[in-house]
Amino acid sequence: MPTLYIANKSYSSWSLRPWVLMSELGIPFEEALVPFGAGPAGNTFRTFSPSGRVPCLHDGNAVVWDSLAIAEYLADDHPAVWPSDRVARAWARSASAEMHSGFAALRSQCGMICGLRIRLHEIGAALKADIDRIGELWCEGLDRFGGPFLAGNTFTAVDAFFAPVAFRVQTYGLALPDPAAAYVERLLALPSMRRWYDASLAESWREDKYERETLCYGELIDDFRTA
Ligand SMILES: N[C@@H](CCC(=O)N[C@@H](CS)C(=O)NCC(=O)O)C(=O)O
Repeated sequence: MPTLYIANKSYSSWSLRPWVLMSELGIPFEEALVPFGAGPAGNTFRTFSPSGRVPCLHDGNAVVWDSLAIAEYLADDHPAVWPSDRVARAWARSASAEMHSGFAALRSQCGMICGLRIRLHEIGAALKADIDRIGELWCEGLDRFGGPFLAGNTFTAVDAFFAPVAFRVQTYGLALPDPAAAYVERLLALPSMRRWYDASLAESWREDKYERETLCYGELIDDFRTA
């Protein structure tokens, strides 16, 4: 069985992507959670991930150290990773790649800390452009492929790639067009998303870097973490 190395569920948005994909598709895996800053000085992730980053999938002799590469690796054996329709698949791959390489303002100004609720000090032009693009992209996918997921009637990798955005929308109260907001609710209600969220609330680790960065951009309204 493959092992998926991930970091803290509270913070690690990249880890969430393959984790929720494998969980929703019923692809068996063992989870190896290595918290940020664990172990002696130096990058502990380097002991199992060539880039020193998570997620990283180990499957027999194969080591796959990037979320998009993991999705493609899984797709070799599990066609359900991408939509079966060629046009929907092309759209899903494009949207996933856009997420993988873009949305810098959203990622830096609305860091994922699942248990927090934050009121942003302001939504500047770059962040607004990212939020608008998310709304546009999601509405396009839902309309074009009929929903309830982005590229059709099953959860695929493109939904996994935007799953961390659903937690960000919840944390920062980001406004989206109605179909996109309803999609966020559907994502947050998925059993695996609930499991991730509940586990994140129970984590006792606090990473100063992420906590401080988040509070640079907004005011803390609530902290639902229990540990
Ligand atoms: N492009 C990579 C990005 C992975 C990444 O940046 N992961 C973060 C955690 S969410 C990380 O491992 N950071 C290492 C560190 O902060 O020491 C992917 O898609 O997997």
